[in-house]
Amino acid sequence: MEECIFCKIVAGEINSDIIYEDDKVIAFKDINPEAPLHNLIIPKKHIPTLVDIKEDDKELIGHIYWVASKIAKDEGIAEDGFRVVTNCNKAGGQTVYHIHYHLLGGRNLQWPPG
Ligand code: DGP
Repeated sequence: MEECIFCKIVAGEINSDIIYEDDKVIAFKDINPEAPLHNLIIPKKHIPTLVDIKEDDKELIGHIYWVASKIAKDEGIAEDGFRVVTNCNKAGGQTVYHIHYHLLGGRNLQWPPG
């Protein structure tokens, strides 16, 4: 966990462009944006991957989706549409092992993703 880059962002040890924060989660701009709006929403609690979510985390994960909805509305992309994505493990494209939710919008997104 000490080496977790997202835990360091939560702790304020690494700078990020924070767009939302409360006691449970933090959202910040992705360093390598794939869309005009590309934010990452993460729990402050270190959960490595989607398959590490425990029953006790269900409320926290629901809260993350509420935050995604709030950011989409605040950023003015809710009506046009957007996407929330979690990559899980190597074949799923996960590179940072602190669960995160990509919030992508501001352009027409392709389906299926690569
Ligand atoms: P994933 O491939 O799903 O694990 O996505 C990890 C994302 O994290 C990737 O889009 C780039 C982003 N990222 C990695 N390191 C940093 C960082 O230090 N700051 C910010 N803002 N984003 C980062």
